[in-house]
Amino acid sequence: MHDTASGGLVDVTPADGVARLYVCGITPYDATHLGHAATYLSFDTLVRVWEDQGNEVQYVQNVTDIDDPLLERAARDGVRWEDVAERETDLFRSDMTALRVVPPTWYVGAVEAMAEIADLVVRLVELGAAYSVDGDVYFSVAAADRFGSVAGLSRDEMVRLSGERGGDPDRAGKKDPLDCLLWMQQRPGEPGWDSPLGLGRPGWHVECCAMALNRLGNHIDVQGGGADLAFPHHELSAAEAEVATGEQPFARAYVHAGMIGLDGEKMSKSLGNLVFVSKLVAGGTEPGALRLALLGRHYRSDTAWTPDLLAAAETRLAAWRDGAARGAGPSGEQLLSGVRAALSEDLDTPAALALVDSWAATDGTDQDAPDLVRDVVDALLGVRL
Ligand code: 5CA
Ligand code: ZN
Repeated sequence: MHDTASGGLVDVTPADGVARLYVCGITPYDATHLGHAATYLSFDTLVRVWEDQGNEVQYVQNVTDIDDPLLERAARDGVRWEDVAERETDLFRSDMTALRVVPPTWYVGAVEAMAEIADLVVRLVELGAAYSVDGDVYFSVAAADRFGSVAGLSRDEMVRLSGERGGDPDRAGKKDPLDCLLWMQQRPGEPGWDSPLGLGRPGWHVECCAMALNRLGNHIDVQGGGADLAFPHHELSAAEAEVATGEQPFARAYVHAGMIGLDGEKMSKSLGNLVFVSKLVAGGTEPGALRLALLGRHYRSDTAWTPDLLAAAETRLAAWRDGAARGAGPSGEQLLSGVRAALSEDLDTPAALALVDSWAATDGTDQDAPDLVRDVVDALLGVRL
Protein backbone atom coordinates (compact mmCIF):
# COMPACT_ATOMS: atom_id res chain seq x y z
CA MET A 1 0.00 0.00 0.00
CA HIS A 2 1.08 3.55 -0.61
CA ASP A 3 2.19 5.06 2.68
CA THR A 4 1.87 8.81 3.09
CA ALA A 5 4.67 8.89 5.69
CA SER A 6 7.36 7.33 3.50
CA GLY A 7 5.87 8.43 0.19
CA GLY A 8 6.33 4.96 -1.24
CA LEU A 9 4.84 1.47 -1.24
CA VAL A 10 4.95 -0.53 1.99
CA ASP A 11 4.27 -4.25 2.36
CA VAL A 12 1.32 -4.53 4.73
CA THR A 13 1.14 -8.33 4.75
CA PRO A 14 0.77 -9.19 8.44
CA ALA A 15 3.50 -11.44 9.84
CA ASP A 16 1.12 -13.34 12.16
CA GLY A 17 -1.87 -13.73 9.84
CA VAL A 18 -3.80 -11.03 11.68
CA ALA A 19 -4.16 -7.73 9.84
CA ARG A 20 -4.86 -4.73 12.04
CA LEU A 21 -6.77 -1.86 10.45
CA TYR A 22 -8.12 1.39 11.81
CA VAL A 23 -10.22 3.53 9.49
CA CYS A 24 -11.60 6.83 10.67
CA GLY A 25 -15.38 6.79 10.62
CA ILE A 26 -17.99 9.43 9.97
CA THR A 27 -19.07 12.45 11.95
CA PRO A 28 -22.79 11.71 11.79
CA TYR A 29 -24.44 15.06 11.22
CA ASP A 30 -25.45 14.59 7.60
CA ALA A 31 -26.05 11.68 5.24
CA THR A 32 -23.36 9.55 3.62
CA HIS A 33 -22.17 11.17 0.41
CA LEU A 34 -20.20 9.67 -2.43
CA GLY A 35 -16.93 10.93 -0.96
CA HIS A 36 -17.46 8.85 2.18
CA ALA A 37 -18.62 5.91 0.13
CA ALA A 38 -15.49 6.07 -2.05
CA THR A 39 -13.17 6.16 0.96
CA TYR A 40 -14.87 3.25 2.75
CA LEU A 41 -14.95 1.25 -0.49
CA SER A 42 -11.19 1.67 -0.82
CA PHE A 43 -10.60 0.17 2.60
CA ASP A 44 -13.26 -2.46 1.92
CA THR A 45 -11.12 -3.58 -1.01
CA LEU A 46 -8.11 -3.81 1.29
CA VAL A 47 -10.13 -5.94 3.73
CA ARG A 48 -11.20 -8.25 0.89
CA VAL A 49 -7.62 -8.61 -0.38
CA TRP A 50 -6.30 -9.38 3.10
CA GLU A 51 -9.03 -11.97 3.66
CA ASP A 52 -8.45 -13.50 0.24
CA GLN A 53 -4.80 -13.96 1.26
CA GLY A 54 -6.00 -15.98 4.26
CA ASN A 55 -5.56 -13.35 6.95
CA GLU A 56 -7.91 -12.55 9.79
CA VAL A 57 -8.75 -8.84 9.68
CA GLN A 58 -9.23 -6.94 12.92
CA TYR A 59 -10.85 -3.72 11.87
CA VAL A 60 -11.85 -0.78 14.05
CA GLN A 61 -13.95 2.08 12.78
CA ASN A 62 -15.13 4.91 15.00
CA VAL A 63 -18.11 7.22 14.89
CA THR A 64 -17.39 10.79 15.99
CA ASP A 65 -20.78 10.98 17.65
CA ILE A 66 -20.05 14.09 19.69
CA ASP A 67 -18.35 17.07 18.07
CA ASP A 68 -19.01 20.74 17.31
CA PRO A 69 -20.71 20.11 13.93
CA LEU A 70 -23.26 17.84 15.59
CA LEU A 71 -24.08 20.43 18.24
CA GLU A 72 -24.38 23.12 15.58
CA ARG A 73 -26.65 21.00 13.38
CA ALA A 74 -28.84 20.06 16.34
CA ALA A 75 -29.15 23.72 17.39
CA ARG A 76 -29.97 24.80 13.82
CA ASP A 77 -32.68 22.16 13.46
CA GLY A 78 -34.01 22.39 17.03
CA VAL A 79 -33.40 18.70 17.75
CA ARG A 80 -31.25 16.78 20.24
CA TRP A 81 -27.66 16.15 19.11
CA GLU A 82 -28.03 12.50 20.22
CA ASP A 83 -30.92 12.08 17.81
CA VAL A 84 -28.97 13.60 14.92
CA ALA A 85 -26.08 11.22 15.64
CA GLU A 86 -28.28 8.17 15.90
CA ARG A 87 -30.29 8.94 12.79
CA GLU A 88 -27.26 9.62 10.61
CA THR A 89 -25.29 6.66 11.98
CA ASP A 90 -28.21 4.36 11.14
CA LEU A 91 -28.40 5.81 7.66
CA PHE A 92 -24.65 5.37 7.16
CA ARG A 93 -24.89 1.75 8.24
CA SER A 94 -27.72 1.03 5.87
CA ASP A 95 -25.82 2.74 3.03
CA MET A 96 -22.76 0.60 3.76
CA THR A 97 -24.94 -2.52 3.86
CA ALA A 98 -26.50 -1.60 0.52
CA LEU A 99 -23.02 -1.15 -0.91
CA ARG A 100 -21.97 -4.54 0.50
CA VAL A 101 -19.12 -3.02 2.49
CA VAL A 102 -17.77 -5.65 4.90
CA PRO A 103 -18.54 -4.30 8.39
CA PRO A 104 -15.69 -3.55 10.81
CA THR A 105 -14.99 -5.92 13.69
CA TRP A 106 -15.56 -3.06 16.12
CA TYR A 107 -17.74 -0.08 15.38
CA VAL A 108 -17.28 2.32 18.28
CA GLY A 109 -18.83 5.68 19.13
CA ALA A 110 -16.84 8.31 21.00
CA VAL A 111 -19.63 8.60 23.56
CA GLU A 112 -19.50 4.91 24.48
CA ALA A 113 -15.69 5.09 24.65
CA MET A 114 -15.55 8.15 26.95
CA ALA A 115 -13.91 6.32 29.88
CA GLU A 116 -11.09 4.80 27.83
CA ILE A 117 -10.45 8.11 26.07
CA ALA A 118 -10.21 9.92 29.42
CA ASP A 119 -7.81 7.19 30.66
CA LEU A 120 -5.52 7.84 27.73
CA VAL A 121 -5.57 11.58 28.41
CA VAL A 122 -4.65 10.86 32.03
CA ARG A 123 -1.75 8.69 30.83
CA LEU A 124 -0.47 11.50 28.59
CA VAL A 125 -0.71 13.95 31.51
CA GLU A 126 1.22 11.55 33.75
CA LEU A 127 3.89 11.17 31.08
CA GLY A 128 4.38 14.94 31.06
CA ALA A 129 3.13 15.24 27.48
CA ALA A 130 0.17 17.48 28.32
CA TYR A 131 -0.56 20.79 30.01
CA SER A 132 -3.51 22.93 30.89
CA VAL A 133 -4.79 26.14 29.29
CA ASP A 134 -7.56 27.64 31.44
CA GLY A 135 -8.60 24.15 32.54
CA ASP A 136 -8.52 22.60 29.06
CA VAL A 137 -5.88 19.91 28.56
CA TYR A 138 -3.53 20.13 25.56
CA PHE A 139 -1.14 17.62 24.02
CA SER A 140 2.35 19.02 23.62
CA VAL A 141 3.77 18.18 20.20
CA ALA A 142 7.24 18.82 21.65
CA ALA A 143 6.81 15.52 23.56
CA ALA A 144 6.66 13.56 20.28
CA ASP A 145 10.05 13.34 18.62
CA ARG A 146 8.51 11.98 15.41
CA PHE A 147 5.82 14.67 15.16
CA GLY A 148 5.55 15.72 11.51
CA SER A 149 6.63 12.38 10.10
CA VAL A 150 3.19 11.25 8.90
CA ALA A 151 2.18 14.10 6.59
CA GLY A 152 5.69 15.51 6.07
CA LEU A 153 4.48 19.12 5.85
CA SER A 154 6.28 22.38 6.51
CA ARG A 155 5.49 24.16 9.74
CA ASP A 156 3.63 26.94 7.94
CA GLU A 157 1.51 24.41 6.11
CA MET A 158 0.78 22.56 9.37
CA VAL A 159 -0.33 25.77 11.10
CA ARG A 160 -2.56 26.69 8.16
CA LEU A 161 -4.20 23.26 7.91
CA SER A 162 -4.64 22.95 11.64
CA GLY A 163 -6.67 26.18 11.59
CA GLU A 164 -8.81 24.88 8.72
CA ARG A 165 -9.39 21.41 10.13
CA GLY A 166 -10.63 21.70 13.66
CA GLY A 167 -7.48 22.98 15.41
CA ASP A 168 -7.01 26.26 17.28
CA PRO A 169 -3.52 27.50 16.37
CA ASP A 170 -4.35 31.03 17.52
CA ARG A 171 -5.53 30.21 21.03
CA ALA A 172 -3.59 32.21 23.60
CA GLY A 173 -1.69 30.33 26.29
CA LYS A 174 -0.62 27.37 24.16
CA LYS A 175 3.06 26.44 24.14
CA ASP A 176 2.98 25.65 20.43
CA PRO A 177 0.23 26.65 17.97
CA LEU A 178 0.14 23.01 16.82
CA ASP A 179 -0.59 21.57 20.27
CA CYS A 180 -4.05 20.00 20.20
CA LEU A 181 -6.91 19.56 22.63
CA LEU A 182 -7.02 16.36 24.66
CA TRP A 183 -9.84 17.33 26.99
CA MET A 184 -12.11 20.36 26.90
CA GLN A 185 -13.90 21.47 30.04
CA GLN A 186 -17.65 21.55 29.65
CA ARG A 187 -18.91 24.73 28.00
CA PRO A 188 -22.26 26.27 28.98
CA GLY A 189 -25.12 24.59 27.14
CA GLU A 190 -22.91 21.76 25.89
CA PRO A 191 -22.76 18.15 27.04
CA GLY A 192 -19.99 16.96 29.34
CA TRP A 193 -18.79 13.65 30.73
CA ASP A 194 -17.37 13.06 34.17
CA SER A 195 -13.70 12.17 34.20
CA PRO A 196 -10.52 12.54 36.30
CA LEU A 197 -9.90 15.65 34.17
CA GLY A 198 -13.19 17.25 35.15
CA LEU A 199 -16.54 17.39 33.43
CA GLY A 200 -15.97 17.81 29.71
CA ARG A 201 -15.35 16.09 26.42
CA PRO A 202 -12.31 14.88 24.52
CA GLY A 203 -10.39 16.34 21.64
CA TRP A 204 -10.78 14.64 18.28
CA HIS A 205 -7.38 13.00 17.71
CA VAL A 206 -7.17 11.29 21.09
CA GLU A 207 -10.52 9.58 20.49
CA CYS A 208 -9.25 7.63 17.50
CA CYS A 209 -5.94 7.02 19.22
CA ALA A 210 -7.60 5.41 22.28
CA MET A 211 -10.01 3.29 20.26
CA ALA A 212 -7.19 1.95 18.10
CA LEU A 213 -4.71 1.21 20.90
CA ASN A 214 -7.28 -0.49 23.12
CA ARG A 215 -8.54 -2.88 20.45
CA LEU A 216 -5.63 -3.41 18.09
CA GLY A 217 -2.59 -2.95 20.34
CA ASN A 218 0.40 -0.63 20.06
CA HIS A 219 1.15 -1.40 16.42
CA ILE A 220 -1.32 -1.48 13.58
CA ASP A 221 -0.80 -2.31 9.93
CA VAL A 222 -2.84 0.45 8.34
CA GLN A 223 -4.27 3.73 9.58
CA GLY A 224 -6.73 4.85 6.94
CA GLY A 225 -8.98 7.67 5.88
CA GLY A 226 -9.44 10.31 3.25
CA ALA A 227 -6.51 12.53 2.28
CA ASP A 228 -7.96 15.39 4.35
CA LEU A 229 -7.18 13.39 7.49
CA ALA A 230 -3.41 13.07 6.98
CA PHE A 231 -2.92 16.35 8.78
CA PRO A 232 -3.67 17.17 11.52
CA HIS A 233 -5.73 14.12 12.43
CA HIS A 234 -3.48 11.17 11.64
CA GLU A 235 -0.32 13.12 12.42
CA LEU A 236 -1.55 13.89 15.92
CA SER A 237 -3.24 10.59 16.72
CA ALA A 238 -0.01 8.82 15.74
CA ALA A 239 2.06 11.26 17.81
CA GLU A 240 -0.20 10.71 20.83
CA ALA A 241 -0.08 6.94 20.39
CA GLU A 242 3.71 6.82 20.12
CA VAL A 243 4.15 9.02 23.20
CA ALA A 244 1.58 7.04 25.20
CA THR A 245 3.03 3.62 24.36
CA GLY A 246 6.71 4.58 24.02
CA GLU A 247 6.69 2.42 20.87
CA GLN A 248 6.88 3.26 17.21
CA PRO A 249 5.70 3.29 14.55
CA PHE A 250 2.03 3.39 15.45
CA ALA A 251 1.10 2.27 11.91
CA ARG A 252 3.15 0.51 9.25
CA ALA A 253 1.32 2.49 6.58
CA TYR A 254 -0.77 5.65 6.62
CA VAL A 255 -3.10 5.18 3.70
CA HIS A 256 -5.11 8.05 2.26
CA ALA A 257 -7.87 7.99 -0.29
CA GLY A 258 -8.25 10.84 -2.77
CA MET A 259 -11.11 13.28 -2.53
CA ILE A 260 -14.29 13.05 -4.52
CA GLY A 261 -15.38 16.44 -5.73
CA LEU A 262 -18.41 17.93 -7.38
CA ASP A 263 -18.41 21.12 -9.45
CA GLY A 264 -14.75 21.77 -8.75
CA GLU A 265 -15.00 21.54 -4.96
CA LYS A 266 -14.35 18.74 -2.49
CA MET A 267 -17.68 17.08 -1.75
CA SER A 268 -18.29 18.00 1.86
CA LYS A 269 -21.02 18.45 4.36
CA SER A 270 -19.88 21.93 5.19
CA LEU A 271 -19.88 22.99 1.52
CA GLY A 272 -23.26 21.36 0.94
CA ASN A 273 -22.44 20.07 -2.57
CA LEU A 274 -23.41 16.52 -1.86
CA VAL A 275 -24.55 13.49 -3.80
CA PHE A 276 -26.08 11.04 -1.34
CA VAL A 277 -25.78 7.27 -1.56
CA SER A 278 -29.21 6.77 -0.01
CA LYS A 279 -30.87 9.06 -2.55
CA LEU A 280 -29.19 7.40 -5.51
CA VAL A 281 -30.14 3.94 -4.26
CA ALA A 282 -33.72 5.01 -3.48
CA GLY A 283 -33.90 6.41 -7.01
CA GLY A 284 -33.14 2.99 -8.45
CA THR A 285 -29.35 3.09 -8.85
CA GLU A 286 -28.01 -0.41 -8.42
CA PRO A 287 -25.44 -0.41 -5.57
CA GLY A 288 -23.19 -2.74 -7.60
CA ALA A 289 -23.02 -0.14 -10.37
CA LEU A 290 -22.20 2.55 -7.83
CA ARG A 291 -19.38 0.36 -6.54
CA LEU A 292 -18.01 -0.05 -10.05
CA ALA A 293 -18.31 3.69 -10.70
CA LEU A 294 -16.16 4.41 -7.64
CA LEU A 295 -13.77 1.46 -8.08
CA GLY A 296 -13.19 2.51 -11.70
CA ARG A 297 -10.73 5.21 -10.54
CA HIS A 298 -7.62 4.59 -8.51
CA TYR A 299 -8.41 5.15 -4.85
CA ARG A 300 -5.66 7.71 -4.43
CA SER A 301 -6.73 9.95 -7.29
CA ASP A 302 -8.90 12.95 -6.63
CA THR A 303 -11.97 12.51 -8.77
CA ALA A 304 -14.64 14.87 -10.02
CA TRP A 305 -17.99 13.12 -9.73
CA THR A 306 -20.21 13.22 -12.80
CA PRO A 307 -23.33 11.18 -13.60
CA ASP A 308 -21.40 9.86 -16.65
CA LEU A 309 -19.29 7.75 -14.28
CA LEU A 310 -22.40 5.96 -13.14
CA ALA A 311 -23.77 5.50 -16.65
CA ALA A 312 -20.43 4.00 -17.76
CA ALA A 313 -20.43 1.66 -14.76
CA GLU A 314 -23.96 0.47 -15.58
CA THR A 315 -22.83 -0.37 -19.13
CA ARG A 316 -19.78 -2.17 -17.75
CA LEU A 317 -21.87 -4.18 -15.28
CA ALA A 318 -24.25 -5.26 -18.05
CA ALA A 319 -21.28 -6.39 -20.21
CA TRP A 320 -19.84 -8.40 -17.29
CA ARG A 321 -23.23 -10.02 -16.73
CA ASP A 322 -23.46 -10.97 -20.41
CA GLY A 323 -19.96 -12.44 -20.18
CA ALA A 324 -20.76 -14.47 -17.08
CA ALA A 325 -24.00 -15.75 -18.63
CA ARG A 326 -22.06 -17.59 -21.36
CA GLY A 327 -21.41 -21.32 -21.18
CA ALA A 328 -17.65 -20.75 -21.35
CA GLY A 329 -15.03 -18.02 -21.55
CA PRO A 330 -11.29 -17.36 -21.37
CA SER A 331 -9.39 -18.93 -18.45
CA GLY A 332 -10.99 -18.09 -15.12
CA GLU A 333 -7.82 -18.98 -13.17
CA GLN A 334 -5.86 -16.50 -15.23
CA LEU A 335 -8.43 -13.81 -14.54
CA LEU A 336 -8.28 -14.61 -10.82
CA SER A 337 -4.50 -14.33 -10.64
CA GLY A 338 -4.55 -11.13 -12.69
CA VAL A 339 -7.11 -9.49 -10.43
CA ARG A 340 -5.20 -10.61 -7.32
CA ALA A 341 -1.97 -9.19 -8.70
CA ALA A 342 -3.59 -5.86 -9.61
CA LEU A 343 -5.25 -5.44 -6.22
CA SER A 344 -2.13 -6.36 -4.26
CA GLU A 345 -0.29 -3.51 -5.95
CA ASP A 346 -1.78 -0.60 -3.98
CA LEU A 347 -5.35 -1.65 -4.79
CA ASP A 348 -5.16 -1.06 -8.52
CA THR A 349 -8.89 -1.43 -9.11
CA PRO A 350 -8.85 0.24 -12.57
CA ALA A 351 -6.46 -2.49 -13.76
CA ALA A 352 -8.58 -5.20 -12.11
CA LEU A 353 -11.76 -3.87 -13.74
CA ALA A 354 -10.04 -3.72 -17.14
CA LEU A 355 -9.11 -7.40 -16.82
CA VAL A 356 -12.73 -8.33 -16.21
CA ASP A 357 -13.77 -6.12 -19.16
CA SER A 358 -11.47 -8.01 -21.46
CA TRP A 359 -12.47 -11.41 -20.04
CA ALA A 360 -16.13 -10.58 -20.72
CA ALA A 361 -15.41 -9.34 -24.24
CA THR A 362 -13.32 -12.34 -25.34
CA ASP A 363 -14.40 -15.80 -26.41
CA GLY A 364 -12.92 -18.87 -24.74
CA THR A 365 -13.40 -22.52 -23.95
CA ASP A 366 -13.04 -22.65 -20.15
CA GLN A 367 -16.44 -23.93 -19.00
CA ASP A 368 -15.62 -23.34 -15.32
CA ALA A 369 -14.69 -19.74 -15.96
CA PRO A 370 -18.13 -18.06 -15.72
CA ASP A 371 -18.71 -19.44 -12.20
CA LEU A 372 -15.20 -18.62 -11.07
CA VAL A 373 -15.35 -15.10 -12.49
CA ARG A 374 -18.67 -14.55 -10.76
CA ASP A 375 -16.97 -15.54 -7.47
CA VAL A 376 -13.94 -13.35 -8.12
CA VAL A 377 -16.09 -10.30 -8.84
CA ASP A 378 -18.28 -11.05 -5.82
CA ALA A 379 -15.46 -11.71 -3.32
CA LEU A 380 -12.83 -9.21 -4.39
CA LEU A 381 -14.88 -6.41 -5.91
CA GLY A 382 -18.08 -6.87 -3.91
CA VAL A 383 -20.35 -6.97 -6.96
CA ARG A 384 -22.86 -9.72 -7.72
CA LEU A 385 -23.16 -10.60 -11.38
N1 5CA B 1 -15.12 11.53 12.02
C1 5CA B 1 -13.97 12.05 11.34
C2 5CA B 1 -12.82 11.05 11.32
S1 5CA B 1 -12.40 10.46 12.91
C3 5CA B 1 -14.32 12.48 9.92
O1 5CA B 1 -13.43 12.94 9.21
N2 5CA B 1 -15.58 12.32 9.55
S2 5CA B 1 -16.18 12.76 8.13
O2 5CA B 1 -17.57 12.35 8.17
O3 5CA B 1 -15.90 14.12 7.86
O4 5CA B 1 -15.44 11.92 7.05
C4 5CA B 1 -15.48 10.51 7.07
C5 5CA B 1 -14.45 9.93 6.11
O5 5CA B 1 -14.79 10.30 4.77
C6 5CA B 1 -13.04 10.45 6.34
O6 5CA B 1 -12.10 9.42 6.11
C7 5CA B 1 -12.89 11.53 5.30
O7 5CA B 1 -11.53 11.71 4.93
C8 5CA B 1 -13.69 10.95 4.17
N3 5CA B 1 -14.21 11.97 3.26
C9 5CA B 1 -14.91 13.09 3.57
N4 5CA B 1 -15.20 13.81 2.47
C10 5CA B 1 -14.67 13.11 1.41
C11 5CA B 1 -14.62 13.33 -0.01
N5 5CA B 1 -15.19 14.39 -0.57
N6 5CA B 1 -13.99 12.40 -0.77
C12 5CA B 1 -13.41 11.31 -0.22
N7 5CA B 1 -13.42 11.05 1.12
C13 5CA B 1 -14.04 11.95 1.92
ZN1 ZN C 1 -10.35 9.53 13.21
